[in-house]
Amino acid sequence: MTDDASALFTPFKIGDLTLPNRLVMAPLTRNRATPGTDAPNQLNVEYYVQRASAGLIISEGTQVSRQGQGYIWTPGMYNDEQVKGWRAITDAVHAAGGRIFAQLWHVGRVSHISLQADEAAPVAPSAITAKSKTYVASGFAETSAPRALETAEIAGVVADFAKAAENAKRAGFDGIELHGANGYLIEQFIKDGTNKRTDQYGGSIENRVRFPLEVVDAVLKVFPRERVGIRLSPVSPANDASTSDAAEVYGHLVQELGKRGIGFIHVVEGATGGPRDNAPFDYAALRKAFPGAYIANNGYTRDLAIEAIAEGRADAVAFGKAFIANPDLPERLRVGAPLNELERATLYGGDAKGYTDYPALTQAAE
Ligand code: 8OZ
Repeated sequence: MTDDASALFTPFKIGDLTLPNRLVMAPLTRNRATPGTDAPNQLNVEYYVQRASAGLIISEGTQVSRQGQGYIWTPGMYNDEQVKGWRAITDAVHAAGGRIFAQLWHVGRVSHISLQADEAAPVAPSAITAKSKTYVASGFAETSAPRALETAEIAGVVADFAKAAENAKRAGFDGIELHGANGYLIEQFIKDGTNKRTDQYGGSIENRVRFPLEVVDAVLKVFPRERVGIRLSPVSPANDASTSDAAEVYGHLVQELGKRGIGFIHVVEGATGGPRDNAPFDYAALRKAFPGAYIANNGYTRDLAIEAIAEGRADAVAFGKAFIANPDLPERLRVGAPLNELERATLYGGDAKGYTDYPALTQAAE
C-alpha cells in the first residue's frame, strides 16, 4: 500500500466550484424513496449528510418523468413534492460542508409496465427488448418489451430533462450529471445495438449523438456549462448494451461535448461493476479529446486512485460500493484505514439497515 495519499487531497476546480478532494461519491441506486410519491425523505437526508466529506456527491439516478422510471422506489425530479424532498437533502449536505449534483435519468427500455402510467410499454429508440432485469414491487422481473419513440415525441423527452434540470436547480443542487451510461435511454441512442432508427436520430454517428446533445443543449439553458456533466460507459454491456464503433462514436460525442464547454465527463471504465478490461478502449484518448474534467470510475482501489490522479490520467475518481459501506471514505483513504465490507442484501430497498448504519472510523473506535 502506498503511504502517501496526498494526491487525492489536492483541491480541484470544476468551473468556479472547488472540490476539496478528488474523491467523488458515485451515483448509487438504493430504492429508498417514499413509496407512492418517489420523493426523498428524512432517511435519505441522513444517508447523504453522512457522506458530505466527498469532494463531490453525485446523487443516485433521479427519473426525469414517470416514463423514465425503471425500478421501484427510485426518487423522481418531476414534481414539487420530490423537489421539496431533494431541497432538504441539498440544504443538509451544504450545511455539512459538501457539494451535490443531481443525476438526471431516463431508463428508456430498462423498465417494466407495472411502473408505467396505464401499464404502457416503456419507450426506446427502437422496439428491441433488453435482455435484462428490473426491480418491481414483487421483486426482480424481466424488462418489458418497449415501443420505439415517434420522431415527433423526442422533443417532449428532451423537455422532460430540461424541466428536471429546472427542478434540480430549485431543489438547490450545485449542478447536474446526465445519466448517459449503463444501457439507459441516452446510451440506447448512442449505441448501435439499441438504435436501429432510420430518422435523424439513428444511423450515422452524428445522428446517434443527436438526442444526447439535444438533452445537453436543453439543460445548458438551466445550469452554467461547468455545472453540467455526463456519465458515459463506452464498452459496458450493462443492461444489454453494445456498439460496433465505441472509439468513433464516443470520440465524436466528447468532442461535441467539449465544444459546449460542459464541466466533466464521468467515465465507467470497462464493464459496470465488473472487469475493467472486458473490451479494449483507449480512455486516455477520450480524456485528451475532452477539454473539461475527467472523473474516472469502476473498480478503483486506493492505490489505483492515487496512481491515476498522480499520473494525470484522471482529475477525480468516483467510488460506488466503497462509499455505500464507508460514509467517511475520504478519511479512511487518507489514513489508509481498513474499509467496512459491503452488505449486498441491503443494497436495493429496505430501511436504515445497510444504508445509514455503516460506522465511521470514529464510531467504530468507540
Ligand atoms: C443498480 C440497480 C439499479 C439501477 C445504473 C442506475 O446501473 C443504475 C442501477 C444500478 O446506472
